[in-house]
Amino acid sequence: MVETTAYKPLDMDTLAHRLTSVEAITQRIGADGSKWKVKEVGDGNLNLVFIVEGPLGSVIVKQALPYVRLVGDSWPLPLYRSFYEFHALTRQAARDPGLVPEIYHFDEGQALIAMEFLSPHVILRGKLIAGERVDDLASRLGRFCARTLFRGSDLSMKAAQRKADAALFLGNVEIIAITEGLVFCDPYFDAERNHHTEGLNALVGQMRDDVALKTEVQHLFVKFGANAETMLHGDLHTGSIMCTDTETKIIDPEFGMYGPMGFDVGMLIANFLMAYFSQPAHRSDQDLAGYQAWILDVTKDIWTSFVAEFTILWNSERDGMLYPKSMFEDQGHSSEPALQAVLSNIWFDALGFCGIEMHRRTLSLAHNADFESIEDPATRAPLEARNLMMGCDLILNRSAIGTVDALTMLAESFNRKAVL
Ligand code: SR1
Ligand code: MG
Repeated sequence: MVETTAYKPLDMDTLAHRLTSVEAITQRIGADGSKWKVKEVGDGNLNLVFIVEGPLGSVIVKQALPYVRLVGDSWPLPLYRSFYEFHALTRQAARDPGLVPEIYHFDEGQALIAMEFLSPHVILRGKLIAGERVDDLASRLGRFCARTLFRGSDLSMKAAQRKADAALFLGNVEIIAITEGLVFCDPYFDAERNHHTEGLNALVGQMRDDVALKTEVQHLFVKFGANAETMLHGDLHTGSIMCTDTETKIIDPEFGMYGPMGFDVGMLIANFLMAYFSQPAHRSDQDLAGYQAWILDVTKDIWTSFVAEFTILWNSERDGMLYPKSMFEDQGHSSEPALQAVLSNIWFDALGFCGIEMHRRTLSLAHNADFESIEDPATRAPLEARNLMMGCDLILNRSAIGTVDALTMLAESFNRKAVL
């Protein structure tokens, strides 16, 4: 029987008592709650996450808190985000089977999802800081983006179904407001929740006085808000990816929403570029060049794999209302130029969103461990400065960066720059 009482956060002492009635859990880990071992492992910004281990196996129990965990109860946040996470996971599982954790149980009232325990997977960001490689990482990520973005759009879905889905996800208001504020606005003025490394003041001041930069960021914000093109993951950074040395899984789509295809791709690439720029603080001289080259190869291959898979889907599953075969192939006309134009739009949008993500993880509220784990500000500041400057270049000059090779060459040139 599913618990129907009012919402109450779980804790390690009460979890077993409260969840032994959930058959979807007991059949996987065993019915005797007194034998369960419970560990709270949430290290993200928002939720409680428990590993529950029983005699038969383990599950993850993720529960939303009614506030932003990172900040505390001064920043209330609706519990309904777990409803959107549940729906986003369900859709992603159908669109790219095997890439997201399996859901065992969803309790909307308790804002709780019980799901597959991924083991021995760890968060990718930690692996990148530790200098570890993952086989097939880029191809899995590129394919995941292509499959979820294509199959969630009017290129593939029936129009009525896609509209109903877009309407459903429109309700994820307060969660998307986090992105709207922290990503698209706060980095570009002296917002209350901002912080940045001492030593960056002059550069940050220049950025905040750059009206052309701020205007371009707002143009991209318009696209983010107005172009409900497909269902996005919405928070696709290296902390939302779990890997072994050979397997990749995507987690945490609670920021799921309908938006432009370039957003997920851009966020993802930004997080690899930030891993790249932070490496001088994490690697020995001997390992640095080789590992940085591997990160840039992954970045390139993400885009190449995305394009390859998107092209396959374009040719085999283009059954939605956009660019219909009835107007192209059925008339004896190739749709290849249209495909290239669509890919080109995604690319240039992605570069802009990438630049903004590079800024917000350095200047706004939620920084990333790639830079944040560098203890010495004097070491951290110049690496963050390269990252900030490349972000500006991407936002302002992205139309000149026509290929992924040009992007990685640009990263290499910023990585060589003597800054500060
Ligand atoms: C207040 S939440 C801050 C960040 O954490 C999430 O993972 C998202 O990236 C969000 O922007
Ligand atoms: Mg998250």
